[in-house]
Amino acid sequence: MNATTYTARAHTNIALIKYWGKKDEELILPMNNSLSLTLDRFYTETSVTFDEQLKDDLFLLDGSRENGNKVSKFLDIVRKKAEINIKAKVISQNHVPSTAGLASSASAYAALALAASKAAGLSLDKKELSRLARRGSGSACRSIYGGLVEWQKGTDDQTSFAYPLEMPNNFEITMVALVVNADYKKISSRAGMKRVVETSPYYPAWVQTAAKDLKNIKQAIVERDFETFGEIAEENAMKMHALNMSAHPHFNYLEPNSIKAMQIVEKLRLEGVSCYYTLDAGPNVKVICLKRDVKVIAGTLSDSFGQEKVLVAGPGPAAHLI
Ligand code: 2P0
Repeated sequence: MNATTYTARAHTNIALIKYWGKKDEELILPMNNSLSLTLDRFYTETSVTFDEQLKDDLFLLDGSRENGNKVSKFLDIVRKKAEINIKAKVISQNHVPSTAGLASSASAYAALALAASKAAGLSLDKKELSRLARRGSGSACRSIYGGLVEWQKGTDDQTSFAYPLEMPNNFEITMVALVVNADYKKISSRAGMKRVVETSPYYPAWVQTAAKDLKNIKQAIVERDFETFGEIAEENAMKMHALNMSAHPHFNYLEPNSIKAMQIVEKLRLEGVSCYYTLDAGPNVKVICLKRDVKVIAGTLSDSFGQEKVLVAGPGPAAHLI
């Protein structure tokens, strides 16, 4: 086999209906469908070369050699599919402002799935790529596509994958991210969601209402009803954080400045600006708004927290080879 290098770029995504809990940890099958927006501003570029000369897999992230256990485990899945037994060199670069705290396993595993499958000689269609990316990190299956994306939970490896949703015309969703703390090292998403599934008494209610939230947000997208869209996304995110606070032992990703930013968003809303917040497994606040309101929202957050803490992203493209 020729040691050909393939390089892929995949963008991060922000979930509007969150994935928070697995029913199968090995296959990474989620408890509920989720919905996200792929973002233009933040992405990962990854090159993969399978090389007979290598004795071990080699993984370089942003220029330094990293422990590649998780990456090797993922490459094993690719090797098995391609029926090869060759080690690989993986070089990955995150294109996220260095202090943003927004680097994500979603863009990382989507880029790796595309580059590694190509380098191994596989020619996967998008559904197969989404399924493969999912094995690295659940949210990565959504980053195979651009724009609005739904991850269908499915019932097994074959049926759990993402697909794109139509973005209506003149529905210019934009995200204003506030970096509250770029360096948080709290409980990982993987461990957090596992604890929640196992211990939160509210988990069954999450599963039930996430399905309703998804149905309603899709309706809001079709109707281009941004207010309903934002309200559902905000409420869904708060339910996810409520699960964390109700786990045993309980945990919480929010910091004082997260709450402060959420209150600023609520105040802007009272003043007539259509904006809604969402937070993932960390304290950073992402404000969902329409493009026309970016200036006022980014300006207000900059006044309170400093311009360097505020980043704006719009809808981004599907994962692709470069
Ligand atoms: C999401 N998050 O839907 C949710 C909301 C964070 C909060 O997916 O264990 O890194 O690798 O499947 O995908 C982050 O979790 O977890 C995540 P694994 P992942 O975006």
